[in-house]
Amino acid sequence: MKSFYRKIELKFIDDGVDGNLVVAEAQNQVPFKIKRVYFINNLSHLGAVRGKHAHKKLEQAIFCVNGSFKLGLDDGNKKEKVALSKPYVGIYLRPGVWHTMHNFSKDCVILVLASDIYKESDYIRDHEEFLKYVKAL
Ligand code: T46
Repeated sequence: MKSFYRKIELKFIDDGVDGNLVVAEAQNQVPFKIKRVYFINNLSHLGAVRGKHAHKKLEQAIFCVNGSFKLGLDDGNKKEKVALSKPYVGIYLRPGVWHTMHNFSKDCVILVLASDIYKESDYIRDHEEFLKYVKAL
């Protein structure tokens, strides 16, 4: 069965003792034009849970550039959990997917590339409303 989410693998350059370099190019590894970049850190509280919403139009690519966390995904029919811990492997978050982030390691840093600027009107923050929204699509 086809999955409702997909992994994105960035270009990873191993410079040995000089470290690594990881590249994300719009419309190459990332399947949309990037209009916004944000990151989330200081996730040291063990019970922290973020997300708990879906987007109507926004496309995003989400990466764990340090540490680890778990991404819960729900398309209204199926639910999946993905563990992210490699800085060059992320998830393409298409619109209409309810997502939650949890189980953060203390050193976790999440990087998100987004197809648009921040618009609260694009968020569905109520799960019942989300289920109605995806049913009507
Ligand atoms: C998402 C996941 C992966 C802004 O003012 N501008 C911004 O660009 C963002 C992202 C947020 N905000 C404000 C909105 C809220 O008042 O920052 C506050 C916290 O945002 P939120 O509770 O939506 O944060 P998360 O971590 O639950 O969700 C974020 C993104 O908002 C969301 O689009 O998909 O990361």
